Amino acid sequence: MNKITQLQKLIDNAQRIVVMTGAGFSTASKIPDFRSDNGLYMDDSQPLAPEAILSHHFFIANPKTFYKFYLEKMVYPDALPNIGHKKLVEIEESGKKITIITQNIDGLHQKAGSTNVVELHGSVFRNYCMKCHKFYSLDEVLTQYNLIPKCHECGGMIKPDVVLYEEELDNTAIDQAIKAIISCDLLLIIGSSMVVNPARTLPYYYRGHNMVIINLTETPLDGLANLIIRERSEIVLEQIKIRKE
Ligand code: CNA
Repeated sequence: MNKITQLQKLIDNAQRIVVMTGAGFSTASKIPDFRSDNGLYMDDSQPLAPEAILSHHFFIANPKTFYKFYLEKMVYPDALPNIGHKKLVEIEESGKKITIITQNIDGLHQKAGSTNVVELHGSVFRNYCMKCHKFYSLDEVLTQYNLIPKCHECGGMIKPDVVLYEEELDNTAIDQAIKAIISCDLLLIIGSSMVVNPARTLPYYYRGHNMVIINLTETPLDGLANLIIRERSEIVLEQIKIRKE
């Protein structure tokens, strides 16, 4: 049986599906990932490594440089969901219980129409004042392009609601993710190098025998997987037929 047929059967037979997605899931939406050959980490034109700029202490010490890099390289307000995002919506609409646990901050799962999304690393679409906690949309932040975005109410600095290096993840998001993984019968890990903590540890909570990794390159979790498909996720998912329950 070929791998697509195996995946089709696993999806057909599953009732509770968890899909963990990473930056590779959105490359077909023209958002570069970090660790592919043309990913952000391979871009030597920047004097500082992305990990350094996207860290909490750098943000506090050099907000202007942070915002320039962040808005140029990490924020894609006009990106559109690709066929992979749409297929996950179809699964939800078919009546299966599906939880998406994403490391992505691009909001594309929600833009596509998925309703049960755990955003481990936050979202570029949410921003807040570090002083008075007033909420700001991405559009409001973009009106202060080339400036350090400041709160209109109290003058505090606005911070994107994304998890920077050195910051802890939201406990509620982690709890939701673990609960969903423990109780699912199919775990799909798609488009992630699975090297970032603590996301990379979450699949260890899975207790079943249907763990699938769809990723262009090897991951440290490949040894745990029951099926590995090393192809572009949007091309794989395009071939899957979703039947109404
Ligand atoms: P990563 O480390 O860049 O890994 C991406 C993986 O996807 C690589 O192993 C690639 O081989 C693989 N890949 C690329 N394109 C495809 C494709 N079409 N089909 C299948 N596999 C593909 O990214 P991770 O998500 O693992 O790392 C977590 C970081 C990346 C999080 O902190 C994110 O916030 C951050 N990030 C997010 C976005 C986004 O929101 N779209 C973009 C860039 C980085």
